[in-house]
Amino acid sequence: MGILKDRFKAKADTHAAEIKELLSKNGDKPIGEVKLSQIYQGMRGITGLVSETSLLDAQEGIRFRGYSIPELREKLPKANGGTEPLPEGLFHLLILGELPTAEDVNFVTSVWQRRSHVPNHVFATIDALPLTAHPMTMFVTGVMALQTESNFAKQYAEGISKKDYWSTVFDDTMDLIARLPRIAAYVYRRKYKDNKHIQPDGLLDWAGNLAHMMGFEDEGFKELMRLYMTIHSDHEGGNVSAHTTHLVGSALSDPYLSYAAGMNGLAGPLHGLANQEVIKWIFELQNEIGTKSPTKEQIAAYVKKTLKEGKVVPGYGHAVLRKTDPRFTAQMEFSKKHMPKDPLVQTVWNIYEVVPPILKSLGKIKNPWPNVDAHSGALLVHYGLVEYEFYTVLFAVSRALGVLASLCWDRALNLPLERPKSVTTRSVKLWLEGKDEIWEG
Ligand code: NMX
Ligand code: MLT
Repeated sequence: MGILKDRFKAKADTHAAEIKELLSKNGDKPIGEVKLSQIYQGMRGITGLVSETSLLDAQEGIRFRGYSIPELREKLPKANGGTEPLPEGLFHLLILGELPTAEDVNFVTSVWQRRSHVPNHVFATIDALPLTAHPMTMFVTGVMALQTESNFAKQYAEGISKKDYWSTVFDDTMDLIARLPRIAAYVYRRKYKDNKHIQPDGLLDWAGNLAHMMGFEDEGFKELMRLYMTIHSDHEGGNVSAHTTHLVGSALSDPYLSYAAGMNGLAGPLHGLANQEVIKWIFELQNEIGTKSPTKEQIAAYVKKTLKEGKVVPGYGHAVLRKTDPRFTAQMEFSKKHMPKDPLVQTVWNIYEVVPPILKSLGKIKNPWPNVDAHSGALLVHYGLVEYEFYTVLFAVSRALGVLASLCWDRALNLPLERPKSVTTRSVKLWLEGKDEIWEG
């Protein structure tokens, strides 16, 4: 692992010096103003975080270290015979800020293969949960059980210098990412496949091995997993899972604790759970209308019914994006190439035509366009992964790449404890009456 770790350290040292210089010259410059309404509205639009790995543009979508998804689908190394990027390459890009060579990617694959052992107590802990537990509950429980292996927690307990934190956080990051496919596959096989497990294949890449351990040998599904793990990995720092991981990590909770906390946020229906909600919603629509291929008129009526019942249309809208999510588009391209005649996929495309004008007509929704979750389920169902409650676990495995690469940067840059100021409405009223100074933190 030395090569990647040494390169990371060298990059981080240079970057830390640049930030020091930048702040010494510009630290007092205001970067915006905050309106009272924003603190009641989920801090929307307030810039308050640094996350080096990716940046989201409202119109264009995500760029990972400056590269768009179409650029990365072209430029990142592929598996032998494959056409989709290997997520190992994306991780290399996120952590170092440099596009990898095929050799760099092989190196990451081999490190993750070597470090993928999961101790038995993790499986025993998952087994202690009832089979009715949600897969995300089982997955996060497994990650929490794995926390016994944290190098950072051990070294912190023994006493280490602040300047060395980054090193064991980096080690934990590589260990944890390497082990996640095993935990995810274990949850899947325990819950849905009679507890019959499949051993890892030491020759496969990270995403290919996840597919294999889940029991999917179709090369198309492996390619889908490579694309899926690449595009779900990171979405700048303010989304719930990334922000939570960063926040909890800022208390020097180790990477296992921080990542588990972030994934509890991903398990919410307005965030990562939306992928299961989308397919559940489409299945309910099909059942209610009694056809696998509802017409656009039938879809429109069902969308209006959903809205009338006071529910959201899952997979549509976004806190930052104001156009179709390029992650949706990448999945649409994948399906056009591999399964253009699949009726469920065609329904997803029809929904894409029907929903935005209806949402726009309501006048209050800032973004009527689809997000990443609107498409992913239909692709998974195509290959036989029909157990939709499992979908958020796949999102979580992918999200590890981004949030843990960011956590390495947090510790390498020695970012402090995150602790914004909060106020009460009573104190706001006093401030409005000129009786108090609430903004002094
Ligand atoms: N269906 C119905 N209503 C919606 C939708 C939607 N898809 N999106 C937003 N709204 C409503 C929203 O609930 C709010 O209503 P109210 O004023 O009555 O409280 C109003 O429109 C304004 O919301 P916005 O400012 O447009 O959106 P916000 O930034 O608050 O929320 C989401 C963003 C993503 C939470 C929201 O669009 C949503 O609930 N979408 C459906 C769930 C979803 O797909 N989540 C996945 C996001 C991506 N991910 O993977 O994390
Ligand atoms: C994400 O991938 O994290 C979601 O699109 C949510 C977000 O960016 O807020």
